[in-house]
Amino acid sequence: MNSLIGEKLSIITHKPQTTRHRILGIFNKCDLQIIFSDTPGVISPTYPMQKIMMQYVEESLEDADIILFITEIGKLYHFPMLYNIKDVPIIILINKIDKIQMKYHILYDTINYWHKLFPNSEILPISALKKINQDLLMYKIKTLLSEHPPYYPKEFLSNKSERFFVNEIIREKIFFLYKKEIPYSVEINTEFFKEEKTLIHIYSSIYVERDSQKGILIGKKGLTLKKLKFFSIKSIESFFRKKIKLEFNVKVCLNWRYDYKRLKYFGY
Ligand SMILES: Nc1nc2c(ncn2[C@@H]2O[C@H](COP(=O)(O)OP(=O)(O)OP(=O)(O)O)[C@@H](O)[C@H]2O)c(=O)[nH]1
Ligand SMILES: [Mg+2]
Repeated sequence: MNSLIGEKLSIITHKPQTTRHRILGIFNKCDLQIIFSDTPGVISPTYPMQKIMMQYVEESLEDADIILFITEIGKLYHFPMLYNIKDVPIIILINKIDKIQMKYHILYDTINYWHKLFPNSEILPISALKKINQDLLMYKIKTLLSEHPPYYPKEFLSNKSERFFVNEIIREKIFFLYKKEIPYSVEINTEFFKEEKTLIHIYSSIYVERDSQKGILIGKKGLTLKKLKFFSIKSIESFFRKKIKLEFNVKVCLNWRYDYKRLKYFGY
């Protein structure tokens, strides 16, 4: 979605289950508007936060005029969620083809595999990173969409707020800086966001699930938290194209991922 829209709306990390929400990315050009929904990756949910994440996937599937199912080269598995979809075109995108280095038989096997499962679907090898087949994909999407007045004003890029993007950027940096369960145990709530002429003042609370995680997050002499602040500021500044003043507050919110009331408070 980022690659198609040309803006970094969804955070990207090397770890799975990064995206937790349904994030709209709105593409506007002349008489064309395409609304992309980036969703969490599909899993079998085991606790409340994951259950809500999978509800976002279901809602997106219900709304969609086209489904772009993104898998990657060399990965072969079943995806039962798509078997029941009858009236919506599915395009199967085989991503990361920049990685194959001339081993074309892997691409051939991957295409064959998905073609057998979804004989009526278009299959398109792509690279989101190197933007391979991006124009072709946009063209295919355009031809599948029917005429309709725009759903959003032309200047809208997403349905999510400035505070949401701040939360997400901080979370992305946490995925890079911390190991094991920490990135999954963290939630951010930006309580204050005030834009002035040359500066944005931001105050964000970082929640962990247990007291012991608070120490890990802060690090010896507060060093890790300082790093987190440094990388977050850089990224938030480039997102808003403005100077940022950022303050953190680390708090404990016991087992928030398992608590529907807390999840609601955090915007799930
Ligand atoms: N080589 C290569 N890597 C890619 C490409 N597209 C994405 N990646 C990498 O794949 C990893 C996962 O990317 P994400 O955008 O977080 O993936 P996602 O499908 O949104 O995953 P979740 O949000 O965690 O469900 C990151 O390390 C990306 O840099 C690509 O076209 N080529
Ligand atoms: Mg994602």
